[in-house]
Amino acid sequence: MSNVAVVPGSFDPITLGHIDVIERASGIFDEVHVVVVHNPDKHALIPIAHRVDLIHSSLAERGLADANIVVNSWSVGLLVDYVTDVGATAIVKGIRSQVDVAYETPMAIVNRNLAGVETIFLLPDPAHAHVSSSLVRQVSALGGDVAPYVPAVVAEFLKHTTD
Ligand code: COD
Repeated sequence: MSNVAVVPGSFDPITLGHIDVIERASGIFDEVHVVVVHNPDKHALIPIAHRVDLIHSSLAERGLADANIVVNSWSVGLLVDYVTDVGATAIVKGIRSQVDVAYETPMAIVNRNLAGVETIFLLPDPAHAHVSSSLVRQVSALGGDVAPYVPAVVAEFLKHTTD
């Protein structure tokens, strides 16, 4: 039986921090589903279908196009419904700080109660621990260089979006 994990996120846009977590998960599990989920608490910059395209391009750029990674989106219900639909056993989240622990812990417990799905927290490469999509959106909107934080395809996309 293969071990499948889901790495969910807003990915608005995908950053090098996300890629780091995805790559680690891909080394642990037989198959990893990177799933773009609408977060109602956040105002989105990039349409979901385009976020999926940027994830595909970013994985290709990092040499991960042929890895054990599936990219998808999910907007029709609970995240655990997607998890059980694809036969995954775990959700993987990246933890940058105590703020992430406080945000993720209640969701992890509710997801376990809802469907018996465990959440695994991975610690990021410290080089990317300060990176967030919201920081990238802000730097880009104000005309700053986001190249140190995102794949080149994302930096290029943002340059044209915020021109
Ligand atoms: N390094 C390491 N990890 C990182 C980094 C970084 N630099 N940046 C982000 N991450 C991690 C985050 O901690 C998070 O785990 C993940 O990557 C995704 O981050 P974001 O910002 O793209 O996405 P979020 O935080 O907006 O998550 C959105 C979700 C919709 C996935 C989340 O809220 C969720 O799981 N919702 C569940 C919906 C549901 O079913 N609810 C009911 C039961 S709880």
